[in-house]
Amino acid sequence: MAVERTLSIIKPDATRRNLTGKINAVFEDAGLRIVAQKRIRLTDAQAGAFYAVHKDRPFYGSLVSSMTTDPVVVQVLEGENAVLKHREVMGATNPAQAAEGTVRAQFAESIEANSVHGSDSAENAAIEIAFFFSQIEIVG
Ligand code: DGI
Repeated sequence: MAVERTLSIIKPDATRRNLTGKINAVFEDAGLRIVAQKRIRLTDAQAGAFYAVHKDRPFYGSLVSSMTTDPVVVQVLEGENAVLKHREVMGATNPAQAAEGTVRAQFAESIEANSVHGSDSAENAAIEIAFFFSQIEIVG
């Protein structure tokens, strides 16, 4: 299996509750290596651009504003099969459906305040990583 990279975001609901370390421990315990990480506050324009794929969904406005209320921690995770592995440990979008032990089962507040984002394909991971990081910031 090839070593991959994926883009992860610890969302405002989680940074607000001081959960960055606990969430990072889940990732690291799953064999994902944090090869880039920074804490930033997204503007409305940045959050809107990042989630542009959802712009026609009824929850778009609410989703975008939920990403700007507190800082986020954006990170690049690296490991074998990283995209799928990360999504497995994040758990289902709706925490009520997330498997026990996943980040969302443990920490998410709701389907929207669901603590983490993860790229859904290697192709999107490359796009999302480039949205936040330059090559020089990623140290494998
Ligand atoms: O890849 P995911 O984050 O698991 O899920 P997604 O790409 O389908 O949706 C992106 C985010 O949009 C998700 O993490 C939370 C929000 N979202 C998705 N479905 C709903 C939603 N927010 C609300 N309020 N209602 C939804 O049905």
